[in-house]
Amino acid sequence: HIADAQRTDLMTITRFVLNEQSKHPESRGDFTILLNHIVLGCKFVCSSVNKAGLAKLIGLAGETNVQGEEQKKLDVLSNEVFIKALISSGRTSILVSEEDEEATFVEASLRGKYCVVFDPLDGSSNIDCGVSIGTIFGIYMVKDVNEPTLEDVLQSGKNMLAAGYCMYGSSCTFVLTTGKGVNGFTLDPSLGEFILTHPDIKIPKKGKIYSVNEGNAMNWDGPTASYVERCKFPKDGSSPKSLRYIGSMVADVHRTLLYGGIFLYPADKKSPNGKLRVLYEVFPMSFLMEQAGGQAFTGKQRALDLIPKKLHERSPIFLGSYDDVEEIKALYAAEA
Ligand code: AHM
Ligand code: MG
Repeated sequence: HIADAQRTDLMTITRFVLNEQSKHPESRGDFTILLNHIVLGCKFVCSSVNKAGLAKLIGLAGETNVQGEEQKKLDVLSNEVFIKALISSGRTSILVSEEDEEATFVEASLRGKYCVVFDPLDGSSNIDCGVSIGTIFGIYMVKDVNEPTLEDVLQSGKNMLAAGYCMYGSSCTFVLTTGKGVNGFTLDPSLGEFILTHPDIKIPKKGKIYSVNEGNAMNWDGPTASYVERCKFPKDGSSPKSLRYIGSMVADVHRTLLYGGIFLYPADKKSPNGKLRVLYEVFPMSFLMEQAGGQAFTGKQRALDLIPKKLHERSPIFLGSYDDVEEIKALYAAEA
């Protein structure tokens, strides 16, 4: 029984990933080391987020304010922590962060075979009011460690080796896929370890929730507008869906993954490509959704088939339960 096992036979995220890797005899533990550095970054951000309300009083790092130093914004601080943790892992070549215009190329002596794309602290509008926010990441393999180029990160989402997010919510939850399903881990603050609490997550085939910023409705295109109308006034006699929208992608996607339903950030007249970024928002979440049995669609194609031309490119996104995404796909197909 999982609950008993959890209490005495702790499946930490490191143990879990080591188990997975041990099935590949050629594996030398590089991925585990990289992941440990990502996890370290998440623990740091979690602890900073938890202290954020007090930070004005005591300073974010406990004493920074006492030195009279300018207090760093949480998102800037998180970015620095991840960049440093990823470089010092010795396992990365290229880093792409939402916070940095340009990609970071790791110096030769510290270089490794992975590229990491990430949003260190997503959900910026929710930071100051203590609502759930998160970190999102995706991992690619570099083609030639001796010569990393931007091409290595401007790859189709299908080529991602692993992706995940960490949600800083009522508890700190780390959700990961390495292409063999989706697993969720919860931080036990007394141990400082992420423990497997949600093994093999599968999204319900159809859900009862839709999640979208309806304030943009006047600028939506036809298929999005009629889809949302159907959520409220179903044509097949089923009950209307509930609306839930936090405005933090990690929290909205996490709920969608566990409860089912659909999350959408569509195109609109003002933002023809939507808002969310392909590399470190759309791709990782789409990879997770597919691995959990759901779908991710851009309005034109399977999201993971996109090949971004620019680091911070955006795309509309519809993701969630298989049947719910099927419905929006049909509406776009009918229009085309
Ligand atoms: P951010 O990167 O500035 O934090 O913006 C991304 C966030 C997502 O977490 C969320 O899904 C979306 O923006 C919400 O946008 P909006 O406020 O337009 O509804
Ligand atoms: Mg973001």
